[in-house]
Amino acid sequence: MVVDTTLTIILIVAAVLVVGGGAFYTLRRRTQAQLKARSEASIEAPTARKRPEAATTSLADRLSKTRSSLGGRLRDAFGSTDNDLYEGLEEALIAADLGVATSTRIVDRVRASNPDTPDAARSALRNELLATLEGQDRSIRRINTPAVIVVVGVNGVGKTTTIAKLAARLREEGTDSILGAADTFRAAADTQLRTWADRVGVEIITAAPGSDPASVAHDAYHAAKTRKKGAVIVDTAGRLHSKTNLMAELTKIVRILEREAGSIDEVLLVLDATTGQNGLAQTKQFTDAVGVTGIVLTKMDGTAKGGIAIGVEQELGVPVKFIGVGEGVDDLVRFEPAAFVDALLAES
Ligand SMILES: Nc1nc2c(ncn2[C@@H]2O[C@H](COP(=O)(O)OP(=O)(O)OP(=O)(O)O)[C@@H](O)[C@H]2O)c(=O)[nH]1
Ligand SMILES: [Mg+2]
Repeated sequence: MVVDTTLTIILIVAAVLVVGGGAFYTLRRRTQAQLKARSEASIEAPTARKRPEAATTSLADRLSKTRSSLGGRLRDAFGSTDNDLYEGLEEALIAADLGVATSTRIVDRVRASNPDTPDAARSALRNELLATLEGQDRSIRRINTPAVIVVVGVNGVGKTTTIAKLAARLREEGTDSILGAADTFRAAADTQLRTWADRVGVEIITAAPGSDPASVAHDAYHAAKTRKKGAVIVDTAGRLHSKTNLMAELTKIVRILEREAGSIDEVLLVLDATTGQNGLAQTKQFTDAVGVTGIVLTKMDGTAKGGIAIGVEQELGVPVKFIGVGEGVDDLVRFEPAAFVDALLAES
């Protein structure tokens, strides 16, 4: 009898343990799942509010031409030994438009680190590319209110499109801007900028074709100041009757804005990445004439020579601040060395 009772108690306790344990396990799993979902949501939330641009996730996709071309060459190089490895690396970097001097210097440093495996060589290359891009201030300077941003570059490089993208980006960051259509030379330049301004939802100051571009810049600055906007972005001509005229015009725009605002926050030089090293020759005049403070490389989606971003910075000594990776208003990406280098090396 005593044995029976003890057995019954043991069985009941065992049953309670099994059922209770099961329930506890299920509950725990559910709670863990809920916690995980909650923590994922808290990680996701700010990202979801971010602009839907290529940003870091699909940067490698947008740079697919450079990525696959450079990646193929680098893979071949990493597969070879000693001198062939370094020759292959140098050729790969030069072909991607980093420029001869920069490519040679980077490869010399990789060689000096004496990597003993392809992985070590790859990682040394990554480090050297990053070191080359180190120490630049890539933020948009915004000392004045409104911040004064002038956009220059030869014709067709993507100035007007970049301005629209920049205005949209600033808007998302809470800064409303006014655009100044100071390209009064090319017919329909103001219409193009107006179309973008309407699309982005920002104001624009225009003037009759042929009127003084510096006075448009002046008016745009004062309109932005009076209306308490955070920035004024001035579009400029890419072509005039002559290069000398163009440089004189740009110098005047910059001078007037400096006089009115005290200083200019950014003179952004837009370069078409598809013109590669050849395009660089044209830029010297701009840097000499108007004191360029940052570079925007456009059409990076359309070139296998995206290494120009590194080459141009080395050559001109001016930081690349943005890259254009498409024709849409969201296709302007902040130039972040690590994301960029990783995107370039993604297939190596
Ligand atoms: N694929 C691609 N196309 C771009 C990019 N940026 C600009 N474009 C295209 O380049 C062309 C010229 O762009 P614009 O913005 O008109 O160039 P611009 O420098 O203002 O030209 P001008 O005013 O004539 O000097 C347009 O067809 C743009 O859509 C980019 O990042 N990627
Ligand atoms: Mg234009």
